Amino acid sequence: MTQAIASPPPGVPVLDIDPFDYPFFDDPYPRMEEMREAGPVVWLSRYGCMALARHAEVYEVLRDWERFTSARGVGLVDYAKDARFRPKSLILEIDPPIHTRTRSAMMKVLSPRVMRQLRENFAVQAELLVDRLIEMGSFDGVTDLAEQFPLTVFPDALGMKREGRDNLLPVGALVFNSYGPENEIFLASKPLAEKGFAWLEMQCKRENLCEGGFGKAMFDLVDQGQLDEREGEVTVRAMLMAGVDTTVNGIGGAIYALCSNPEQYDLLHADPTLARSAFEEAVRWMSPAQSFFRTSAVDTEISGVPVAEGTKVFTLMASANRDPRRWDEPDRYDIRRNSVGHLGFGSGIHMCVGQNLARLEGELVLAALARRVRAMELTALPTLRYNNTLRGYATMPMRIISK
Ligand code: HEM
Ligand code: OVM
Repeated sequence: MTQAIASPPPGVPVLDIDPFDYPFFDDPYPRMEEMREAGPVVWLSRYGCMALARHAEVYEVLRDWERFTSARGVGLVDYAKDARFRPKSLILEIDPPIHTRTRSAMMKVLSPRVMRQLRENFAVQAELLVDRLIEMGSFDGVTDLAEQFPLTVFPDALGMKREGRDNLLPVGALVFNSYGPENEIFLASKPLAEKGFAWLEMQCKRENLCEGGFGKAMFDLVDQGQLDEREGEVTVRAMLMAGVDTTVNGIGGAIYALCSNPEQYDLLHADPTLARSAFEEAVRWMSPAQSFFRTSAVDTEISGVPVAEGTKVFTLMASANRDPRRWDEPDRYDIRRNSVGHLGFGSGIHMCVGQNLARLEGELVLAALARRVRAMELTALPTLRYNNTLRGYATMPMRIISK
């Protein structure tokens, strides 16, 4: 995976920051500010790529798939030059026209109508989870709460069998690590996911999916001639790879935000209908998916800076979501703020196809807590789960006080 490190165009601020090392992950916000303040476009000398940390430029690039392709990978590796880590995703790592076909099929299966059908059962499951948490009183906000909900309701809704679900998080962790460099964080996640990859591939076959789930629904579209058999399998795979770790970190991030901002929890407790906006604001504030890459398909420019064809462009959504040019008091978690326009689910043609499912899960967990729990607090410092793309916690000791 060696390739010549490209050189920066004249006049672009060159930074030595490594946005994939432990110190960065321990406290990314000062370094994100440094990148935003250095200029609209900066050059990361360690990786030979451009980086965008302001809202306006991240937004512009995410919305322009013709100049900034996803087909050469949404990680640091340029698929035009280097080997791919896994068979290419037919939705995430592809441009129109193929993208349009797989995307519209997935949109049908994850439509608002389907979300309304799931709502009742998800709400029951959220209540049952909160029953257990109230009984425990003290518990871990990640393993007992944030992981529990997505790891049961989501694979159930997809129609996946129970055995082997413990492979979902490690496989997701490896896939999201693979968009960064081959650092220690990536390498450490490899052995944990090795057997899970083959297992997950098997779970995407039509005969392993139960009737009535999202998985089978993708194959109904295959039967109608909208997708071929392989496209059916890889769209199911995409849901399983993209839909678990992200929502775990989203819910975990929301719990962390509410524990560390008790006045915001008081607002939510007083009015549980704020649950959906409390989750949305957590996606802005925490940005469970921190960043992706694009590759320039042509010689072009961003905010007056020339960008040569084949340049990797690092889009830091997490930094855009805290850009003071776009947000008042960006570092404040404020559940009453209008967070519309945040880039936590991306933007443009690749904007998260599972966003309404993620919102449904987040809303129902927070609403169930808000109705039954008077206060919640951390009882020890949480620890991070390091990942090259995802931000979230591994452990979060906490306690709740029920009514
Ligand atoms: C795309 C974030 C939940 C499936 C994306 C992208 C982001 C994102 C930022 C854009 C990637 C890009 O532009 O290159 C999140 C977050 C979630 C979440 C923060 C939870 C809080 C889900 C769920 C599913 C899912 C539940 C599956 C049911 C996908 C897929 C794509 C995607 C398949 C690729 C879409 C495309 O390329 O057109 N997600 N996601 N995500 N997400 Fe999500
Ligand atoms: C896919 C895929 C895998 C991981 C993430 C993702 C954020 C998509 O296989 O299409 O989107």
